[in-house]
Amino acid sequence: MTATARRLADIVDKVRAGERLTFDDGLALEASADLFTMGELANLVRERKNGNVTYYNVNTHLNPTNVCVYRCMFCSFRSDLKGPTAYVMTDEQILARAREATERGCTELHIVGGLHHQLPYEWYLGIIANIHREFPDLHLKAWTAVEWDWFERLTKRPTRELLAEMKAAGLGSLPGGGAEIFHPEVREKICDYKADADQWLRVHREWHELGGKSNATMLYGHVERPEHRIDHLLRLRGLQDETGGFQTFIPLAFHPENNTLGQGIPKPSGLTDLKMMAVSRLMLDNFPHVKAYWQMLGIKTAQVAQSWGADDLDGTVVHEKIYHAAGSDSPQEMGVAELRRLIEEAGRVPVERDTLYREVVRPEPAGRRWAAGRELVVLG
Ligand code: V47
Ligand code: SF4
Repeated sequence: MTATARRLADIVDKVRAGERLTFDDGLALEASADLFTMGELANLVRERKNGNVTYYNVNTHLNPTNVCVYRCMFCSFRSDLKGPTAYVMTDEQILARAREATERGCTELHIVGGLHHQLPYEWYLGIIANIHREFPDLHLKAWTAVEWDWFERLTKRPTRELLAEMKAAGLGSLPGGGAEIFHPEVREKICDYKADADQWLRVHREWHELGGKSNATMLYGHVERPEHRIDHLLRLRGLQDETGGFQTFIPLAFHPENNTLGQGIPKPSGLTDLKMMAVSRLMLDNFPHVKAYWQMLGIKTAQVAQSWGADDLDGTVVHEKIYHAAGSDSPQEMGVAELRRLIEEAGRVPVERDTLYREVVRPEPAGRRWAAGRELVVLG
């Protein structure tokens, strides 16, 4: 047995015994190419936590503006204030998008965007308040920790106060974006200036202390090294030990098109995608869920990822801009029937959830209700 295989055998014993993995265990997993063993282990943890269920939700995205003061090197979505593709949605357009979402049977609106040079915090607050007033049943998962940090810089008011204010206005939860890679060796290269690791974690801690739930992400497959990824996961695990407020972890594969970071960097391979899924599931032993975001991974890898630790495929998603700007060739939307079929084909039980992982029971699957007016399968 080689030293690497011996190391992996130790990890197998630890996971089977329910023991926590260390930083060095994480590095050993990263060094291994034994995808099958990693899958088997991650699947064991996945099934211990979530049985044979794979969750999905019926949701849509709203990106109210792409104008952004920052220039993250991986971002293909942002625009300069006066750039040719710059846009800011009007209140009417925003409400129309929320109305469309409810008519489609969505339970969640995922709202994130750029940090506009001229728009005040009140504009972002107004978006939440206006949508919530008109559509109180729609869960608003809005603004990444980077946006919250920006609101603090704009208003000179503490994030804790802003979070409470927006919660009172209708905010439901925080999405996991903006985390990228926490380690300063990488963060300083790819997204200097915006909220750093401590600020990102502080916003989530404060939100959890207010009783809220949130998600977390990691952007992999660019200039980071294995030790940066494991460091990232352990920082998240540490906060989760403190608060228990995270629901889902979403590993995000870097898409290299139309951004400066991507030059000369290939898209992560299928092997890397599955390995990141498994390593995340194994290191984040206190996260209830790991999501294979099909818009980013592609439908085929996301389907297989259900056996490498993932118990959630995200949603039906429509109007996604961030990944499509960066070269994703996934369709914009997947019908409920197709999503359920992909889950069942993998031998799992599809369960529709709301944002807080409560099972959604409908008189009939959501997709059938829409069938009167539109196609159920992938809309291009
Ligand atoms: O923070 C930006 C990433 C994130 C690229 O909470 C890129 O349920 C790859 O966080 N290639 C935003 N990734 C998306 C996000 C998310 C997605 C789905 C579900 C949830 C959730 C959150 O997208 C950014 C950044 O890390 N990103 N550009 C790119 N070129
Ligand atoms: Fe702005 Fe977000 Fe893009 Fe960074 S990732 S440039 S903060 S829109």
